[in-house]
Amino acid sequence: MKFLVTGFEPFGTSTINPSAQVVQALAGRQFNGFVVETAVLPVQRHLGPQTLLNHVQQHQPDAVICLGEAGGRTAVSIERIAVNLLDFGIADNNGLVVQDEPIAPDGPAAYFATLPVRTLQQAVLAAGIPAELSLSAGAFLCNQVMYELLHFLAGQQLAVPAGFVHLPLLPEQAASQKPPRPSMALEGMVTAVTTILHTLHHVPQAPTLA
Ligand code: PCA
Repeated sequence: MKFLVTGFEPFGTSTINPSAQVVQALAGRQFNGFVVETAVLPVQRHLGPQTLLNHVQQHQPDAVICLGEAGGRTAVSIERIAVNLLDFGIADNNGLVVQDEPIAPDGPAAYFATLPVRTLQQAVLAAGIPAELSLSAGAFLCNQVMYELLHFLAGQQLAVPAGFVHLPLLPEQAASQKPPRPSMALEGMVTAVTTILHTLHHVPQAPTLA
């Protein structure tokens, strides 16, 4: 089994992004029974999703997990839904601000993650790491790559489980903010993502919603 795991480069005023650090930590590791391809995506409206889809086409993974930073979150957040909306609160790394535009003008309003999100949350909790299910990945690049990934896989009729996981800030990012925001150590995030991969290796498909 082959996974593709992606993170994002730093954006906004930050010089680090926990998702890139998790991806770097996974990149050097050997796993029993599966391989992990990794990539760090640009925080740019066009280049971000394009880079992700290039990696999907190049590696042809059996499942895709995209990671990103979500300042203020208190737990590893497994996203349930990507919405067809671009509404940037800050500029992307190319200086672009997009408001009230669809990602795909002819696409559906939203996609559900095709991961067994509840099973993954429970597995991360059982590993001793705070984890939650989230109903919104926002309307910036993280939501956009999740939407474009699910839109691409649906269009190609590829039954490749895919979704998005938001990570809290690292302690060194949170400590410099006033007031300090919630954070999680890198080791905990790596444990969470590794647990997600091991769980998906055994239970890759999302249950059908009733
Ligand atoms: N977080 C941003 C974009 C890149 C990242 O790591 C987001 O939540 O959209």
